[in-house]
Amino acid sequence: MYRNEEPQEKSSNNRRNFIKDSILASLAISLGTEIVYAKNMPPGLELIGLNSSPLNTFPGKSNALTVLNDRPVNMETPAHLLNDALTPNELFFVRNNGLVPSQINAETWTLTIEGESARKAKSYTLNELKTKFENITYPLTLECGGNGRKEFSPPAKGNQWTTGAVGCAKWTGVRLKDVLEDVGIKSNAVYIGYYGADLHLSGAPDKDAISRGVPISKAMEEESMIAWAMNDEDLPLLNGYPLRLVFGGYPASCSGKWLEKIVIRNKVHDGQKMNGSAYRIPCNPVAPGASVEDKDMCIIERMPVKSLISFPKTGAIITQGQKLPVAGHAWTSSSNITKVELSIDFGTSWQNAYVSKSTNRYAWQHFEATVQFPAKGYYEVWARATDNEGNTQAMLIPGWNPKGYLNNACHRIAVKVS
Ligand SMILES: Nc1nc2c(c(=O)[nH]1)N[C@H]1C(S)=C(S)[C@@H](COP(=O)(O)O)O[C@H]1N2
Ligand SMILES: [Mo]
Repeated sequence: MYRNEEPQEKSSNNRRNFIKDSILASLAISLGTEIVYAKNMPPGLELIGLNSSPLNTFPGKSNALTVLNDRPVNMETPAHLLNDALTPNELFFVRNNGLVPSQINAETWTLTIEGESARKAKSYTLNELKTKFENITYPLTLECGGNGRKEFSPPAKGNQWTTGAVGCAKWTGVRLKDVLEDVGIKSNAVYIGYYGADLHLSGAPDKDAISRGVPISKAMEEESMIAWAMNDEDLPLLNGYPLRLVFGGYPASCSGKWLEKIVIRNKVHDGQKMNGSAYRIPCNPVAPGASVEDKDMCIIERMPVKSLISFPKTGAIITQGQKLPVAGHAWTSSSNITKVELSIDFGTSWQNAYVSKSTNRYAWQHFEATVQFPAKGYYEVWARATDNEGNTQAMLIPGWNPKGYLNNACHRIAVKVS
């Protein structure tokens, strides 16, 4: 009896230690340093340093990001810090579902491709990916499906993103298509799914923090990539170092970080956060506050057209007669933005902004305009983008949905003319 139980005892102890170690490692990453007396920490103790800048210095990330949550780490970029054509790495938002992996060795990192619809299972080291396949570079916009959730009423649970769970970086990697084809795709393939090295929040060694994917048609697009660089540098740890997927135009939740495995599936991928109501919206519009059964929720695929005013910062004060330059970005999952309009009278009249040419689909385009105000007082500048398919933005709040996804309402900034 005793003999049979012993190994079990031991393994459950190991498991407990493993969980404790992973949580401690993850806390140390958030703090940017080791917790010296970690072994004395009472279980469940919340470290006060986590909520107090400048102690919560997330590696590679600016202190100017707004931290919504430190476990898991979620931080967004204030709108006025998104003014660059390409979002700098230290300003790029972070959305984690689990614990950041703590021991990463890029030299030995491997990506495995398998699944029912893969002709074989095959693994590649990072170096093999870099040398065996054509390298590609594209600016691509990543936006969390829940960006703008804070505006929904009644409120939706989850990270209360305002406008900053979006960024556009220049990604370098290889085409996902080229790698999938090197493995061999069976004709019955319909979806791909990813698995990353992050751990579930409990610290459980099962890698089930999140495992989402995209239809095979999306996976095969020219710009769908497995990336190791962001703006010509290694990916920041919090954005998936050393390897991640990047799918422009789809909810960023599809762009798996710390990428270890891709499965080619003969059915819609059923990994963690592919089911239930996660990353889904009602298949048909519902009244605000309605409860919707899981069976009536559909997976979010293409992201809606949207824009953001990145200059000036909301709350700008100018003097009467002064012209105000206004600038920002607009993006769509269609091919390009055709028009950005600005309004200073709550959407009654609109003026066209200049819009830069599209470099490639799924990269944001820039707009600028000069705005004049007729009298002293309070104004709001609203921006509204339209894409080549004629899709445009809701002026205030678009369709309410239980999880608060896809808020592409016009971005608004406040201006006072004094
Ligand atoms: N492995 C892994 N990949 C992940 C996530 C995660 O928690 N773990 N979060 C997803 C979600 S919900 C979003 S919005 C994007 C965020 O990418 P970023 O943190 O690089 O901005 O990563 C996606 N990929
Ligand atoms: Mo997300």
